[in-house]
Amino acid sequence: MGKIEPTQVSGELSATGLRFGIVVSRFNSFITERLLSAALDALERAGAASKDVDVVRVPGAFELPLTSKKLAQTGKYDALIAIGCVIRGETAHYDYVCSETSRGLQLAQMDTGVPVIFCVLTVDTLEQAIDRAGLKGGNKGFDAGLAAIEMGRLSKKIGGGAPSAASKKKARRG
Ligand code: INI
Repeated sequence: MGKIEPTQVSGELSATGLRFGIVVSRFNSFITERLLSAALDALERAGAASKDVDVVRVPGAFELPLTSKKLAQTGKYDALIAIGCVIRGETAHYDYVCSETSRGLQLAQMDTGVPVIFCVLTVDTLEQAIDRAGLKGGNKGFDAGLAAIEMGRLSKKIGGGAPSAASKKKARRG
């Protein structure tokens, strides 16, 4: 019996010639700037050129989705990275910011067809955030940079473009 050998499709980790937009929240900038540095390091090491990377700053995580969607709609980028850090406080504010940010970023990529990498730390304490921004837990910004390269390449390879208005309407209706 023959053994099936499917065609394997994946995105190479080469950033040469790809264009990236990075949206960074200024809230908890002590953390988000470290995530940004690591994301830029990943892009640079994989061959991205300065002229192909734009960094856009927004006030807080809640503003990441709209700005990401607007950048995606320009058609200038192969992939976007949304960087934020939400730290739990004493009220339910954290839950609203986390859920709307993640939902909004998913909608931004689904509505536009441009990959939006979720690099938003959602943590209980500042220590947990620091661990993930260059200490014990590595740096999630670097991981996000790699994910952006892989998804940018993969999307180029698969094609498909942005979803049509009709399919978007249907998806929203469920
Ligand atoms: N924004 C963050 O990015 N992280 C937080 O921890 C945070 N907390 O805790 O409030 C936060 N709030 C601001 C929010 O993202 C908006 O910028 C603000 O509500 C204006 O829309």
